[in-house]
Amino acid sequence: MKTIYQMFETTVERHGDKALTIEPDGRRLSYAAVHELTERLAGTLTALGVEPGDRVAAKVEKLPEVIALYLATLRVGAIYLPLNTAYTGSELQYFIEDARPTVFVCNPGEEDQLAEGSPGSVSFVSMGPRGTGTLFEQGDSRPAEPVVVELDAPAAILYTSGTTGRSKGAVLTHRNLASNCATLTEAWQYTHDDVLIHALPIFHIHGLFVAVNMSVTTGATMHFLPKLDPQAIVDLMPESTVLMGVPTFYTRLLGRPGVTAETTRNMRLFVSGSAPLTAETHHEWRVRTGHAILERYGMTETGMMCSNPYDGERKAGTVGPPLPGISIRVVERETNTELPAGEVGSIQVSGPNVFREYWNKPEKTAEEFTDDGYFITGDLGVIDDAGYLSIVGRDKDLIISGGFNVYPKEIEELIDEHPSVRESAVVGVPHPDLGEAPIAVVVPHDDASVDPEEILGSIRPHLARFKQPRAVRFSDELPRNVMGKVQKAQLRHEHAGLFQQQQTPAGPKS
Ligand code: MLC
Ligand code: AMP
Repeated sequence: MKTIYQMFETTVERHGDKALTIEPDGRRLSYAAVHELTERLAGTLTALGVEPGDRVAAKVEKLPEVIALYLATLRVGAIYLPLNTAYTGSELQYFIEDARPTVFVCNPGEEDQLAEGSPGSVSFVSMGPRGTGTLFEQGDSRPAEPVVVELDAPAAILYTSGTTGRSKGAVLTHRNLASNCATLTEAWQYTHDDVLIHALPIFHIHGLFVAVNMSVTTGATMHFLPKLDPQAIVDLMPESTVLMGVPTFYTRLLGRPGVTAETTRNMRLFVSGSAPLTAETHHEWRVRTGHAILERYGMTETGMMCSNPYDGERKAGTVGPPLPGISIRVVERETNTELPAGEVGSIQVSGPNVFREYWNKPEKTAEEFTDDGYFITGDLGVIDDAGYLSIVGRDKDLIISGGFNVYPKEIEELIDEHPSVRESAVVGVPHPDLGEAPIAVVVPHDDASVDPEEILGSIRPHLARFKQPRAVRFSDELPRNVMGKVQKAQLRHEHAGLFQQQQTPAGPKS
């Protein structure tokens, strides 16, 4: 098995002149140009002291050059650590402390602020559009030969929050990335003839390890959009073949009259994942365009696990059977016994796609695996007679807002710090645009009067925007069961209609 980097080099030999990325202003970067930049950046990283196994963190805007930074990191045998651009100072300091990157690449102008309070061992450099930023000013550094890595060596760390405590860094190996990429490429018949509309962020596995890896290893071309822009997608569809998105992409696109059978005629595949796609959206899309959206199921720790078939029936409301080489089972949580088709239980997975460990957290790693080596996803599902999996809920206290994960605990802890708050519970309620959105139910101290805006204002500086509750509701107490555990299902039910009156399927800015 070849690594992603080795596959990229083969692609460059075959398709050097082809465009890897095309930006909205028409700028094209060929495979050869991205390879040359990758070599250069590999030299720069080495000059900055990066050795095999070191971490290279990136919290940068979405630019094609970031693909070269990712590939350069793999080339020198280091570990790529992408970070959500929405993270705030205190969130970032935690990742820096935990992962101890040798190099941290940020947006131009952010270096000094980030360096403040960070360990002196970290070099902060920046990357901006069109070759700007201090990363490109590091002098003339010659690229060394690509480092030969073990397939089971770490290639990337992606932070994912936990139900307790702080975020954990999921360590993904070269084998994880390469095997999942090869499996998906075959399953979705992805080739160098494909033109992908890439509008996802590239700091998560969906935009990076599904979309970018599949493209750089096959020779496909990507229309590289800085963010979701529904009209730009509509305009690009006649010259593209594939779109990968979270469900919000499809609900917003359905708000565009330009989405028709005619405009999608050249498209051969629409993929959705990262959050549940409703059967209604699946149906509406089919009626409007004639295409059945292919829904798949994945997770940072596991890459893609299940996919509806490329050829064959794509069943709305299901995520399809396990991908080849991947074993999925549904078990009864307490006894860990496998359940027959039709029964709901806890989803577990094993295969070459499953991550190696949580960074520096052996006890957390051990907790998430069964004795026979299956990873416990924390999702609840049921397998039908044809072997298709449906995700029916979550065994973990997680909210998925527009495809981003929000862990209530982190928000509750911050709200509870407010002097007028006795306790709080954060739950996800249905949201027409984001699928689910966090809201906070707050119990004030007996004599306290609090304003929702005051509570939101107090947490704002410490939390990425997407984690901030979209509404605050007050209550005299939180519903609890006999064990004293807060009944979040009841709160979700009570507030389920909060956003349902809002008409936002076309999205706030589309
Ligand atoms: C942006 N905002 C969000 C948000 N994204 N709030 C909640 N949830 C989100 N997902 C904030 C913005 O900061 C802004 O704040 C306001 O909401 C409106 O912004 P917007 O213009 O509507 O946001 P937009 O840029 O259009 O982004 C929405 C989105 C985006 C859904 C297109 O979040 C997105 O691309 N999501 C994809 C995430 C993803 O790739 N997930 C994969 C994870 S991997 P303000 O202050 O202006 O109001 C994974 C495994 C797997 O899960 O299986 O794939
Ligand atoms: P993350 O931790 O960001 O990788 O998010 C992974 C989680 O997203 C999974 O554990 C699921 O809960 C959810 N998820 C991913 N794909 C789907 C899908 N197609 N349907 C429902 N949930 C999904």
